[in-house]
Amino acid sequence: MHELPQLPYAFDALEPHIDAQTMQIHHDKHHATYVTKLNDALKDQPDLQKKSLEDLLRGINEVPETIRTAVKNHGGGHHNHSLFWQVMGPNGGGTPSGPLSDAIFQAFGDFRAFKEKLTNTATNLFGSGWGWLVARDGKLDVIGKPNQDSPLMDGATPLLGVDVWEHAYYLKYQNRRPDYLSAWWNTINWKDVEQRFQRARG
Ligand code: MN3
Repeated sequence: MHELPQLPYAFDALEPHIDAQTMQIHHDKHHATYVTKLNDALKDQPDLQKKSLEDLLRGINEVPETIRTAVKNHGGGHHNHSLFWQVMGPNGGGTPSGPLSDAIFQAFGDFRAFKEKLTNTATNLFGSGWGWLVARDGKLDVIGKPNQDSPLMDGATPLLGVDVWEHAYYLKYQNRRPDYLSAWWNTINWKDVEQRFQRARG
C-alpha cells in the first residue's frame, strides 16, 4: 500500500509565500486522494503492488492498459507531490551551491537564465501541470508536463518541480500564476535539490 507522507513542516511554514490553508488542502485532500486512488487502481495487481512508485512510473508502458491512465494520474500525482513538499521548506530560496550550481551554469548560462526558463515554462503551461528541472543522461533540462505526468515516464529524473494546478495557488493568488511563481522561488530547499542531483549522477 502506498502511503501519504507527512508534510515535513507545519502548514504555515511557507507563509507568506504559500498560505497555510492552501498547504493543508493541498496535502491533506489533494495529495491524499492521489494515494487513495493509486491504491484502488492497484488493488487486484499483486505484482505491481510490489514495485516502488518510481519503478511503476518508469515502467508505465508495461502497466496493463485498463489501469494505465489511473496509475499515470494518481501515481504521478503521488510522486510529484511527495517531491514538491521536500523541495520546499521554511527559510528557503537563494541559490544552489556545489555541483548543482556548476551544472546549472553549464546548461543555462547562469542562475538567472535558469530561473527565467523555469518560470516561463511554468507560466506558459496551458491548463494544469508542472514545470520541472530534470536530469537526463547526465544533463540538466527544463521541461513542462501536463496533468500529473511524471518526468520519470520519459526516462528523466525530476530534481525540482513546481505545481501550477490552480489548487496550488488559487486561494491566495487567484488567477495570478506569475505572482505565485515569483513567491515560490522563496520557498526552495536547495539542499534537497542538490541531494537529488547527486543521486541522479550516481
Ligand atoms: Mn497539486
